[in-house]
Amino acid sequence: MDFHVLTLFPEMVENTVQTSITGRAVKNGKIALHTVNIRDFADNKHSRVDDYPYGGGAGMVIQAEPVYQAYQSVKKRTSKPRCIYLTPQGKVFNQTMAEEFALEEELVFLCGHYEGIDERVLEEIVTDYVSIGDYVLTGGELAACVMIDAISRFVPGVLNNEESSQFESMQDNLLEYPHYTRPESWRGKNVPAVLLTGDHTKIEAWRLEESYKRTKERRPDLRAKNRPVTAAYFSPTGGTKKAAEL
Ligand code: 6GU
Repeated sequence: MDFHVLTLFPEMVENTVQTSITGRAVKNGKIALHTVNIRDFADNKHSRVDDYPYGGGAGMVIQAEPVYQAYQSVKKRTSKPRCIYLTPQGKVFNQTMAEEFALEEELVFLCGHYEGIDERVLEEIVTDYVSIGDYVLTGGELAACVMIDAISRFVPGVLNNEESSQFESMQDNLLEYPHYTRPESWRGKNVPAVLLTGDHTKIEAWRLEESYKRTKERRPDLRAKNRPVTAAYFSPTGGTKKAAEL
């Protein structure tokens, strides 16, 4: 997967994506990051790419032409790659969208700053308007990094077996169950006894129950979207329960 990012702050995106699991994926060639500095396409010796808004008002607007030239400079491998504009006015990003974007061979991200970008170039190049949540960031770079991270997890070879076995739950709109490691007793708090039994059927049932409880308590909005689980399963606390009763 090739990620192209058009930005005024390429080092912000590079430093983030080249770290941790996505950084390993870049080194292994599973993903590639190409940044384009919009400022390199300024038409003046001061490298200014913003100007006052027509109609007046606060803030500056990024001009259409430097953005258009930055977009044209992208070394595309495919004919019409999707171009994602990061904006709080976009569709709110989620796990399903991450999975869908991961099917593309390459993606172009356009990061805005100031009050925005001249609408005319957006009409020409943008295919998807995406927000990462209902709050306002100072620019699109962090949002692009968030999307690149979530999308990369779906690119084959980015996660190892251990890392990928962890991420089933969000697909089902369920939160992860709690995790424990040594010591068995920490400051008087003990690891739940079921986890020490070695009975994997029982442990899986306990974890599923904890996932439902946690989702109900912390994210009732997600719980409403749970896929209906019809099969009853054995509860470690005795008897059988249906998911709907949890
Ligand atoms: Cl994509 N950009 C900005 N500037 N702020 C945001 C956002 C994006 N998503 C949420 N807030």
